[in-house]
Amino acid sequence: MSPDLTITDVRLTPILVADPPLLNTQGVHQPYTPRLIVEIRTADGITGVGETYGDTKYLELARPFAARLTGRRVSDLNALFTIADEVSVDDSRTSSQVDVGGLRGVQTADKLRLSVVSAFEVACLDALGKALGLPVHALLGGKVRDAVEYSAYLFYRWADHPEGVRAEKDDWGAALDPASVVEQARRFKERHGFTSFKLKGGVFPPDEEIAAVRALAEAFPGHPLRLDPNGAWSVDTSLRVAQEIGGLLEYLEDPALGTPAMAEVAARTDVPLATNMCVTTFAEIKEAFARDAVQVVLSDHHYWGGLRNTRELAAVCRTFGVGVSMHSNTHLGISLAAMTHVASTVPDLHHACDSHYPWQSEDVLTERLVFRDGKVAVSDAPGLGVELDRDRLDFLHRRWQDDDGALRERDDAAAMRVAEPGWVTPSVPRW
Ligand code: GKR
Ligand code: MG
Repeated sequence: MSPDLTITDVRLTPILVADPPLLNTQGVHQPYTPRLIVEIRTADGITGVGETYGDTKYLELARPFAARLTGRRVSDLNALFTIADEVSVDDSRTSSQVDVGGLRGVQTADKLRLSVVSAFEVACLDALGKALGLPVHALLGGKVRDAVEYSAYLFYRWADHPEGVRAEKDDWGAALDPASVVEQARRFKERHGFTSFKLKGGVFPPDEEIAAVRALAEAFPGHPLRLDPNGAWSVDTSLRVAQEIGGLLEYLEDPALGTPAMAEVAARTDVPLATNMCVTTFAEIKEAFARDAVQVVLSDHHYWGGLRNTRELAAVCRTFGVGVSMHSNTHLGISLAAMTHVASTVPDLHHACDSHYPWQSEDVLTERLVFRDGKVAVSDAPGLGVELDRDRLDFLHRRWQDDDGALRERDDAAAMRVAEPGWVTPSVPRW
């Protein structure tokens, strides 16, 4: 008998997960970050899970979205985009301008909607895979590799969140200069076997970050290195950095903000440029590719609208001879599993993907995903191959319920103001 794929129940659980004091150009991560966990149940009692950003603006869209799902089938994946169009969006919450408050490029209503779609799409694929006895990668056409490589995501950071701030502790220690960045990289390598390293920049004046990259290159000869200041530099600064350390870099990620500035940089250097900030929607591709502004697009299945859209993006990139890899923001194991499934199906994946996962001490899964030799093995179990730990989910949800609202929106500048009361998100270019 064929399975009944009808969706009978959808559950949304906003949570707060511990996050270390990682520094970026806007400020510092808050001690807890909001995520949203989506669960879908079919008439046969099969469940599927998805994960996405959990700030209120996502929740406000996810609720009416969930209400429209019941009665549809988990295989109706294209319908998710129709539902997204139906869900009313208060555009005043978003900006069509470059949002310097965001590290993921322009924030539009469309992008918010797609970030919500992605969690439902992943949950549907998980349930569909379980119903059919197939892994998610098989539903995407099948894996072309058995393991997906990730890079160590190095951050300047404090040892602890500011005194008096409720937070979970970790044992990583501070990293505020080249020697401690190298030490952090060593631990990433020891713990997870990573062989490629990305440093989040835009935190210190460029010369200090240049020194950190040089120290990494000396400590790990031959290992691919990247530096990502999130658009904090002017075109001239970007070109100076490219000239000084370009030879050590696999690529420079978003040195300058926006396609015109990236195009100017790209025109005057041979160092490949990657982005998760100026190409974040299909609409942004034409200008960026026509101007040869980027050589690698870092997809994020959340804001690109899911795993199937990620494959479509990869196909467009392949058509234009542009590389593709993956961006990451603070995320848990459901997202890592989804990233791994889709990445396993993309033919021309020549760069290790990014993942924040090693920084997350908490998860909602019964078993954490593991990096071996810097890679995550592609699961062949039905669906995503992960299992929700309901007690952990409840615990993290209670933390969200108990919060007075201050942590329900990710705000790196607000977190920085706790340590530096006068802090405002620097205008870009900062240097
Ligand atoms: O987690 O601080 C961070 C990152 O800066 C993140 O917000 C970015 O979206 O990792 C991202 C990037 O590659 O730009
Ligand atoms: Mg980036």
